[in-house]
Amino acid sequence: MMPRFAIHLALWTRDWADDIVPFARKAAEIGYDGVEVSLLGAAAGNPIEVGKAITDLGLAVTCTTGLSRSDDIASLDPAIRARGIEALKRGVKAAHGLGARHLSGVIYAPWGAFDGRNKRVRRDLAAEGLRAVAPLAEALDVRLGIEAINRFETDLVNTAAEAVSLAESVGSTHVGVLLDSFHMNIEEADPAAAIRATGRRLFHFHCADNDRGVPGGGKIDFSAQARALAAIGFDGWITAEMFVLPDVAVSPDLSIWRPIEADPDVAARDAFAFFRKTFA
Ligand code: LER
Ligand code: MN
Repeated sequence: MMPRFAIHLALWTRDWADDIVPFARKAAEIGYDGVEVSLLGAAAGNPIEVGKAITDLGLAVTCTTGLSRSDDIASLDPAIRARGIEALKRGVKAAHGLGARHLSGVIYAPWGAFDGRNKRVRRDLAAEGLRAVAPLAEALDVRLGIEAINRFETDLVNTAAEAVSLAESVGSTHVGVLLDSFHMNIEEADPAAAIRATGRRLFHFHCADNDRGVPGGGKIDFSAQARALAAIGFDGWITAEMFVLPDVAVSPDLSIWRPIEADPDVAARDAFAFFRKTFA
């Protein structure tokens, strides 16, 4: 099987409350196989209805989410950890309601929170929290992808090796890794080698160039990454995850302070053409 191509709808959303179905329609018109939906947005409120509207367009759904500081499975405070586990379980149920079989992202700690001195103990608590969520993910057949992100966004999982180690500590068929070309460009000496080393634990792949714009528009060597994905037999989702607009809900979280691409519609089309050329 070949990898399938999705696009993260946060490319277009200006506010978390936005109706995402019109953006999914644009993705379907371009030819994507699926769309990625953030559970931080409104879709988590009525997943069955939104999931049906997207499925009716002929698209699959994948999901991403994150934890807040008051719902943190790696917290030293047991009450906050318990809330974090419940938040992730709600996320698994919402993803299942949307019809998704993948829920990935910064699912081990709040995004943008740092406590390096307690990294070891927090990492072990995150493993314990994910172990508590794994049986539900297995029962609902939702695969959890631990996303390695760069050092400016988390202190807990920056590299593929750290993500694999955390996934292996959890020890579930439904817990694996998400690698993201943008983050690997910062953290990995050799991103293609990181993909190969992740191997069968790689559940999901995010793709943007070094400026978070259209893959192929910057300096990342995607042909080396494509060869590595083929070498490990990757047949999961490759999601174009571009953040290109300043002054929208996600831009402060992602440090987007200027337009990265002038027109999201053009970026979506160009990313799809690049995927077909590079990964198909
Ligand atoms: C954040 O930088 C990112 O890559 C997202 O996929 C996190 O969920
Ligand atoms: Mn990502």
